[in-house]
Amino acid sequence: AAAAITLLGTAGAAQAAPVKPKAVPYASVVPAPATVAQASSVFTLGSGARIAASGQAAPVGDYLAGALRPATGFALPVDKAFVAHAFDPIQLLVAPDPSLGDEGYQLTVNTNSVVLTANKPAGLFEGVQTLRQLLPASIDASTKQAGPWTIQGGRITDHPRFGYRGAMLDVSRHFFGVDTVKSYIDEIARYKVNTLHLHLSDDQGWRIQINSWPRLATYGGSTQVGGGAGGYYTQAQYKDIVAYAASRFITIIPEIDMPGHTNAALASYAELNCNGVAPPLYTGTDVGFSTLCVNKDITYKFLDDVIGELAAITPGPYIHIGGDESQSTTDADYKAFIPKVQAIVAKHGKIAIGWHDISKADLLPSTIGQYWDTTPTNAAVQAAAKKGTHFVLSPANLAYLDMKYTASTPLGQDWAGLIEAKDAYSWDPGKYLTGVSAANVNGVEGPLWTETITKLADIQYMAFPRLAELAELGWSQAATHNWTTFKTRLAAQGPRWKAQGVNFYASPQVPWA
Ligand code: TNX
Repeated sequence: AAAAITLLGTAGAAQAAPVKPKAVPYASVVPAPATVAQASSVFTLGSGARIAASGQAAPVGDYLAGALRPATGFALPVDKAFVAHAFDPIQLLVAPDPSLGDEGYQLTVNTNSVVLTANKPAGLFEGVQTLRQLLPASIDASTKQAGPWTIQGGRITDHPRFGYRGAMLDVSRHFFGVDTVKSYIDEIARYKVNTLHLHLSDDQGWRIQINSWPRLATYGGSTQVGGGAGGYYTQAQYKDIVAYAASRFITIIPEIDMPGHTNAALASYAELNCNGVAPPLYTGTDVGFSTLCVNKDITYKFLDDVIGELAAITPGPYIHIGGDESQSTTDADYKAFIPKVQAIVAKHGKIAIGWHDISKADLLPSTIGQYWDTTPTNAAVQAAAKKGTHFVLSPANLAYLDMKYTASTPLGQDWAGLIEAKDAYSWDPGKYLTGVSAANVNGVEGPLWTETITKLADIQYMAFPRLAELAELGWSQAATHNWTTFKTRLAAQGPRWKAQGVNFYASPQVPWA
């Protein structure tokens, strides 16, 4: 009863104040929710507030409390007992509601309560991201701020347009440690991104420990673009990343690129080369010069071992097999190779994803293509889609996070063009590919290749705002698509990134708040 009185007292005090505190409008949330009804009431989070989150909701309750404690300085205890805490002003509930799907949620804010319901815990997590954005931007600071911690009253009912909303980080061209990857996970989770694809191998470095082929990591991972020290994840570190991502409802997709982009592996084991000679390690930025030896049996023993070990530490359903830019593999070899690799992935209980180049080979019905080209028309992709193949869209001239924003962007590349803030938003994933229906599109992914990227601040600068824009294309219903309203919502993210210490590109196209 004491708790209830404290709470009502706090909320009541805010309500009785002559001027209502200004609260963040619902129209500031990125990605735009499906349905929004804003009311005139305002909730104020008081210092004695508690969060009710029992059963499946409990971990999300802990996550929410952890997100709100630093800036508020409040204790925010989480009540996990299976009882109705009518006096807890914030309530998280998992309750069967198929209309909300796997990731949808409903958020109802009244003067005295914030109630978040979802069909699944993932939906609660996505709803929590919305809730965080409805608090003042200073909620994202890591130290205690003044408040008041207002939330505009009303109701949001939300669910995603596409099930796959991804980011990719190339940890091969430059290696990034576990803490950097975790920071990126936290930042992408805010925009309801649910997949992180790790590009774990390329010509310049092999980044995952494989016990049966140890030199892949110890030698193949020993350098990077520019000749720096490189590095690799032990399997324990990889599992730690996977678990951290899972706690943010993000699935890790590990990629071993093949048959091209394999110099680091070929340098580590001479027997993988057709001529039996290991090439030197490579620290430049050319592509298309390496290939696995498609006609050697040991190649498939190697892939079975690597994919087997990776599958065993990857709870998610996918293994990415690369397949891009295999310019040193003959067409016939390529078409023979891809089906063999798909069979190995399937043998280890996983679904293969590959860059869309794999469309020219015979694909298993479950295999997914990732489209990276810069034109929407591709005959092999259309033919694969007609046979049922699904695609994730990452058109390089729209979704590549390593493309420069303008000619003067200090980082990145421009082979696919410049991608300013407006460009990143100005397309419809459901209608992009010629001759491929929206039903064959699983979603979108923003790849960040790292030839020119060496630290977290660089990752952030290239990713934001564009990844938040891509996340909106993946989550928000097509009917909400409107650059004029979107750029104002995007602008509201600026103070949040500042509070989070996230480096971002302050595009002149956006009216930053
Ligand atoms: C192309 S497009 C690549 C990568 C490079 C990137 C640089 C594709 C699937 N592969 O190997 O890092 O361009 O933008």
